[in-house]
Amino acid sequence: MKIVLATSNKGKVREIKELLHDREVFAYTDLMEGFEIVEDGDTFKENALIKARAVYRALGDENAVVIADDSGISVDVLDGAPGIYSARYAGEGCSDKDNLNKLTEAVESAGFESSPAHYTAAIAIVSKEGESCVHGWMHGEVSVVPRGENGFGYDPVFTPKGYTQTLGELDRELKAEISHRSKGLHLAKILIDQIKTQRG
Ligand code: ITT
Repeated sequence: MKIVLATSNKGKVREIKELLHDREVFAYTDLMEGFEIVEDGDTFKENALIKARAVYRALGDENAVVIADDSGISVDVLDGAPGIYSARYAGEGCSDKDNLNKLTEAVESAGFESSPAHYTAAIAIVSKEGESCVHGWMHGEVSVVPRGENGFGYDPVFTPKGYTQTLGELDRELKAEISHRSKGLHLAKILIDQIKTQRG
């Protein structure tokens, strides 16, 4: 069963392929020209479904099972920002580094050096059998001093609960065990297996 990832974020593609290593997984951009998808939903779930539907339709392969990940970080002292706007926090077309700098500046401007925070991942699955969406979360703390080069996005400033190192410093195997994405995909795998069983 062909699983297609509706994402053009290389960090997500790497992590999802590792987490689904026992399945046949393609990034949609390996199968067709990438295209812009307007993520105008109000929640992670809505945006994940928008991406998965758009790629399912564009592929035109009714046997494909399309998975999308909409994710982001929510920081308590910023009233949950950047949340669903995590990818474009510093503006359209900005880099991961620009976003990370904007986040640390915002936390400092609010008068803090760190804050409780959490990552959310909504994983949408679209196939001819229908649509569904599951979630995973990872709680921890953001600090204004980035540490480490591992992971992507906001990982150098995020320390998971129960650890002293940031995701930038921790091994990727560890992130794969505890991340929002891995928790969401764990649930998604159950749904994917149901589709497989249904198809016989
Ligand atoms: P696609 O829409 O093509 O999947 P995107 O990067 O635009 O790629 P999102 O809209 O879901 O994806 O935004 C997610 C952003 O949240 C991402 O760009 C990172 O800045 C951040 N993020 C999500 N998961 C993360 C993780 O595991 N580690 C670090 N940052 C993460």
